[in-house]
This record gives sequence, C-alpha cells and structure tokens, in this order.
Amino acid sequence: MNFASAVAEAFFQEIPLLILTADRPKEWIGQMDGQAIYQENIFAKNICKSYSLQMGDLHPDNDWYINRVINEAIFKSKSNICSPVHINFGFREPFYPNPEDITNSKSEKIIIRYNSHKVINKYIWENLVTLLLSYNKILIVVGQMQPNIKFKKQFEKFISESNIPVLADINSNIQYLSNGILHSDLIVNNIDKERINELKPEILITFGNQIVSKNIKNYLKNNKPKTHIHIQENDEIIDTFQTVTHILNVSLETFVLEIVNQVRIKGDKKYLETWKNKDKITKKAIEEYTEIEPNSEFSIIYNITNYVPKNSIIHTANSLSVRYLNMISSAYTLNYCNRGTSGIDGCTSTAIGSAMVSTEITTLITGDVAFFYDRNAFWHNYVPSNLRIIILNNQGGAIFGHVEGSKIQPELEEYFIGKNQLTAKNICNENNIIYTNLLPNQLNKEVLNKFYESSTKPKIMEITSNGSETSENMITLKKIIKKYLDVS
Ligand SMILES: Cc1ncc(C[n+]2csc(CCOP(=O)(O)OP(=O)(O)O)c2C)c(N)n1
Repeated sequence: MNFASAVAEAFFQEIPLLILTADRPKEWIGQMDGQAIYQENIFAKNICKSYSLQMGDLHPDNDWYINRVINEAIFKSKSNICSPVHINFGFREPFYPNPEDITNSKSEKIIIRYNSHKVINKYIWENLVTLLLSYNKILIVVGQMQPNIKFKKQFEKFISESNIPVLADINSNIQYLSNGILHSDLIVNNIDKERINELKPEILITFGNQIVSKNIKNYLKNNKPKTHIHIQENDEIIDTFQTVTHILNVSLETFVLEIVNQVRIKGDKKYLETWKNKDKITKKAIEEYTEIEPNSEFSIIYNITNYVPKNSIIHTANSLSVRYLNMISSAYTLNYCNRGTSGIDGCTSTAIGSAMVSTEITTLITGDVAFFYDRNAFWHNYVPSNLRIIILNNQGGAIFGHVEGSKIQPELEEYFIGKNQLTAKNICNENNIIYTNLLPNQLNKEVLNKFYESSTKPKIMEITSNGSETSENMITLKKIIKKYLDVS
C-alpha cells in the first residue's frame, strides 16, 4: 500500500515500472495474524497488469509457470504501452533459509523477445497526406514526455520546414524549438475574446501525456479545430480537448521520420508569425512585471530559472510551482513533475531519486505543504550532494487562494490553505543538509551563486514568501500582459 502513490503516478505517466511484493499465505489473511492483508490486485485499476505467484509449490509446472510469468512481466514492464506491472509473491514459513540451503543451481530461462515497431502503411499515409494538406493553420500541442534527443532533432527539422507553431508543455522536454511558443498559457489566458480567433487552429496534432495549463485546455475546447490527430502507441481513445477526430497508433520516432519523407507540409506562415509575435510580446510583459514586482513568487521563480545551470534538471512540485514554471518556461533544462496524478505526495522523493541517478545539479522547486508532506524523503543514507531544493514557504497551500471555487469559501484560510508555521530548519539539521532562509528581497545573484557552488552536502534554500499577495500579483501580471497583447 505504501507503493500506491508511486504506482498510480507511473501508470498515468506511462512510465515503465516493475513492482515486486512479498505476501503472507492466503489462509492466514483475516485470522488475526500479523502483517497479513489482501495484496492480490492491491493497486486495482491503477496498474497495467498484476500477477500473483505462490512460492514453494513442489509441482514441476509451478517453476515453469513462475519463470514464464516473470519473463512476461519484464517484457510488459519495459514497454510504455503497458506499465507498471506488479508481481505478488506468496511465501509460506520458513521465510529465512538456512545458509547451507541457498543454492544457485537452478538456471532460470530468459526468453528473448524480438520487438518490432508499428509502421504507417501506404493507405494510411495517403489518407494522412490528404488530411494534412486540406488546411494551412496547423498547430502542434505537446504534453509531458521523457527527454528524447534523437526525436527532438527530427521533430525540429519537420516543424521548421513546415511553419508549424508548437505549444509544448513545461514537462514535454521539447520546448526549445525554432517554432516553440514558450508563453502560450499566458497568451491564451489574456488575449481578447474577439482576437483569439487569430490563434484558432484548423488542424491540431497532439502527442505526449498531460499538459499543465488549464488555459490551453479551455482555449482548445472553445476553439475547436476541424481535424485533430492524436499520436499515441496504445489503443485507448484519449480526447483531452474533446476534439479528437483521428488517432495514429505509432511511435513518435516513426511518425516524424516518415512524415518528412512523405509529405511537404507548408503551414500558414502568417499563423506562425502571429503566435511568435504574441510570444515575444508576452516575454516583454513578463520582464516588465518582474521589475515592478520583484518579490512576488512568480518573479522569484523567473529569476531562479534565469540562473539555474543550463542542461541541469528541474523538478517542480504540485501545484503553484509547476504552474509558475509552465507560464515562464525553462527551455534549457530538463523538467520533471509528477503530473500523472498531480499529487503533492512524493514530489521531494522523486527529485531525490532523480538526483541520485544523475551527476547534473538537480533543483526541486516546491511549496511548503508539498515539502513537509514528504519529509520522509530524506530518511535514508543516500541524499546526494547535487540536490538543491528551493522552498517557497507561503505558510500553506496558497494555490487555493487562486482557485475560483475555493477562494471565495469562508473556510479558505483555515481548511483549504491550512496555515502553518513550519520551517525546514530542523529537517536540514537532522539530515545534514546546508540550510539558508531568506526573504524574497534578499534573493540576488551572490546568494544564487553560492547556492549553486559545488558542495559535499545537499542544500536547501527556504524563501519566506507571501501567499496572500499571490493572487493580487497575478492580477497585476495579467493587466500588464493584456496591455501589450491588446495593441499587438
Ligand atoms: C496527495 C495529495 N493530496 C492533496 C492534494 C491537493 N493539493 C493540491 S495543491 C495542494 C497544496 C500545496 O501547497 P504547497 O505545497 O504549499 O504549494 P502552493 O499552494 O504554494 O503551490 C494540495 C493540498 C494533492 N494534489 N495531492
């Protein structure tokens, strides 16, 4: 049960994962015996496949069965079409073998799988080409994806030759593109209702998992394209914007590799320029805002992203942290967030795990509630020194002061935001982490320089920000962006 959040996150993010659990014998469940709970199918629908194996059955077919199931589970867990996979192993006592009984004499059979990729056949290409050439205003929207340098290169070639704007989510790891629109969230949220028509696509192509921006979702739901092709490897119907007309079941690599050879798309250059122009203007507006309100949380994250080492790793926690970063964008770093289920549980654990398997500086940007919720993330001996954590401590879940429904409830402060007075000082002392605490106006180049200096210990910087100002600051930001967009 402790694995459940991670399993659900991996399931909705389609991350390959194999989970092994040890179980008590079935007959002892519900018999007032210790540590015996129902473990078969414990993750219910939040898993691709669950197996249950009984160990110690002496029939020779049982060994063959265990071997086959383990091979199959590994096959499945390696594909991102079916993940995660769970094997529950039932054991009977004695649980601990005598050392002399441990033998390595059995040779397990490893079954080799030759995996081939789906291709797009001639008939489908003919249809796709007809579709893609039927309109000029083509838009690509990309959701969360793992970094993929090879794909990114091919994709860049395709979009730059075909004048297609790309709205890539902060966690798509593909934001930095010649036609990448980095501030689409702020653009569609602040442009005049009458002028949004200029941005309406005729053909929409989408791929990747979830997108953070609710504004983009609403913009597409309200400005439906004539054709929407969603590319995905599995055969579910995923229709986030209620606009899907076609689903293409191929890998992204296959799609971009072949499309370059199959069809010369010439998207509407004016449409691309309109997006690019609005992106440039919004960037200017952001810069103006961060000068007027340098101490707002938005400006703090803006300043940090300008400072974080290029090509390093950023993790953001749910919820304001990832939303700010999605508005600002950080195209030169690898960006991750638990957006499969958008939980606040495990954001710190995920960042620590990621830092452990990388030599790059790994920065987690988090709110205080998400941080304190996952304080056991540090309770092991492997917290790496390349880890940097920046806590925006606004003493509660300030996000709920933004959300339309919760912000007007009388219980807002007490139960939604849940005011707290915690600081990270004690966690840092307990875990041998270098700790700095500062106010927003103390954040400057020297402080950030020091924070990113290499060190034998991880570092946490806690910035005491003002949650109640957050909403007002966002109104000021909107006003400035609107002012610019209105005359564009
Ligand atoms: C496990 C879990 N419980 C509850 C929520 C609902 N939730 C979303 S954001 C949030 C508050 C986060 O507060 P904080 O980390 O301080 O960040 P901020 O509000 O400043 O963005 C909560 C409780 C959630 N996403 N995940």
